[in-house]
Amino acid sequence: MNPGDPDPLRGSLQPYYNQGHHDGSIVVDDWAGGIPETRAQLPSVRIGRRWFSTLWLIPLGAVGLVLSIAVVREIAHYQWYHEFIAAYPGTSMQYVQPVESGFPWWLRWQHFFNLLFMMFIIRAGLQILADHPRLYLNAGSKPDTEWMRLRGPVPADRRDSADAENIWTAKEDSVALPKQLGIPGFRHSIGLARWWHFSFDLLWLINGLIFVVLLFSTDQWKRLVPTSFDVFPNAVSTALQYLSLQLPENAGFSTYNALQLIAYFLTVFIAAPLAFITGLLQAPSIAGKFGTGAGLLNRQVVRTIHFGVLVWMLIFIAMHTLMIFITGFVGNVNHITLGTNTNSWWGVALYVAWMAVVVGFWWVASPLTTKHPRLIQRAGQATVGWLKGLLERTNPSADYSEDDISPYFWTNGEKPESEEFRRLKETDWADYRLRVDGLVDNPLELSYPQLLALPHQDQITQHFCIQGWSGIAKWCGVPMSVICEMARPQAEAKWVVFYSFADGPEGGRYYDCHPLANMFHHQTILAYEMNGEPLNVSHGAPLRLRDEVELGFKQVKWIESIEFVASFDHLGAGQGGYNEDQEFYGYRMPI
Ligand SMILES: Nc1nc2c(c(=O)[nH]1)N[C@H]1C(S)=C(S)[C@@H](COP(=O)(O)O)O[C@H]1N2
Ligand SMILES: [Mo]
Repeated sequence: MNPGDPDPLRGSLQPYYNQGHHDGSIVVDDWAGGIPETRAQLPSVRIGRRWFSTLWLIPLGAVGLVLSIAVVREIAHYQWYHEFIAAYPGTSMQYVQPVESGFPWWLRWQHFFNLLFMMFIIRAGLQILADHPRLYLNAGSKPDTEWMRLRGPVPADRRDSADAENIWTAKEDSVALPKQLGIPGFRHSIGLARWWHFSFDLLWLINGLIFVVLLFSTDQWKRLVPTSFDVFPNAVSTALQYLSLQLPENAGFSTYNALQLIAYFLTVFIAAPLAFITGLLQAPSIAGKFGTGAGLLNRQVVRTIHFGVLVWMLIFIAMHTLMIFITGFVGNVNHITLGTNTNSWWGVALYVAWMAVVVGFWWVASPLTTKHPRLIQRAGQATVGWLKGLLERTNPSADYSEDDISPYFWTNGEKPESEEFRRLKETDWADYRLRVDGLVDNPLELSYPQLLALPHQDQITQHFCIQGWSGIAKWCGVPMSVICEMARPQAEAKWVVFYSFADGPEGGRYYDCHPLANMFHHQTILAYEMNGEPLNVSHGAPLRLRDEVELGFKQVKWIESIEFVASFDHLGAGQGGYNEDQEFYGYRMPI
């Protein structure tokens, strides 16, 4: 065990902190250093300077619907209305050919798996949102500039990053969700939620790709792809017929009505790919490669679009389910379960069985995650960890301009509390020595002036906190490649451990491991300046890592020492870093 390790640094690492629960399950009251549960509020939206609860959408929607029905039922008295409906019946053969093959077995099963996977994706996605419960359109995530939020404003007296004692951290900003809504529900559980989200994303994408291939290798594409612009007046016609409360004919076994067709087309061919692309663009490895951090496609914009896709999907699922129920329920579920154009009760029975499976998985997801978090981490790592790791190879190079520097930069983490650190800071790092050792031919001890005298570089890059906020800053420091050149890592060295002066919220030293290859990326530096000033304590003085291919939590602040190792199995709980050990993050985090 690490606490017995004679090496003072390794000995200061904490094996998994599980306060009383020796089976490794999570005690929610102790989680993340015991931050009290703060529940998410219903989303509110900013219009100008005022905030409105989305609860207003319920009465507004109801009034809008009633008024629309009233208007359409009035215009249905006119002759031209009937001529329009006769010309464009909404289920016309003009815009699409009927499908001959009904609902083949693959389509029915894929529909079921799609539903099951999306349940996990949506719930885990909401949990991820709750970890930084604000949506912005600017790359810097400045408080009060958000357009949507799930909690009140950042306290005005706790925003100043020069005031290191009392700064409002992003972790404090996270909120909890009911455990039957998010996965796993409790506050700051993003590490676990991401395993669910990404693992099921992969399964969902595979399912979707197979679906599209089969769609176009059979006649099933005719269900979803309009072949004439006539689909638009027909969609208007369908909408009018619904609003007049005269439901259009349901010929769903062979053709969908025009409104349905457009909704399905948008969902499959626009919304789903958009979810994938806007997911990827939130990653440091992708944004740093393509330089999208500062422009129109910056992380906060794509995060907003990603959320927009969620809203679309929720509306789609609600309308789709409503229509299944009100346009001939038994027939509809026969189509999608048995694949027959019948009204058999067996179809209903199969539908109920499928839904019971979904509800069963729904029910166990959160308790399972709380009970066996390490299992979720391992299963996630096995499913998508390797794929995520591939993105480390992008070696990002985006360098933004001075104008892009964010006016506000969030803070995270627990500052060093030791007497030693206080003394080092008070004497302006006069006695600070950076130790570089482990599997190297030439161990180093570098004083602060020696570090400043080494070759250095400036870079203006975007920081991507796992929680969702981002910020652009100018960093200046020593490239890790220079340190490597001096220390000369041995052939067995595969990982580089950065030890902090600070402890993490659960106790034990904060540390993180990076693949050796990342040290040779040209934007991996030990930064001692931020935005042209010496780094302040909030942001990691005297030294903090910038490894721009990785997420924020891997950018260790207050670096005390660097060690080259062959593997990290023997460090802490053996997961590759503090958050990996205590909060079940992955150790490769280029996304
Ligand atoms: N020692 C230490 N380093 C740390 C952390 C921490 O808690 N302790 N938090 C990490 C996280 S989660 C983020 S997002 C960044 C935040 O850096 P900033 O406070 O300069 O914005 O620091 C990282 N480095
Ligand atoms: Mo973070």
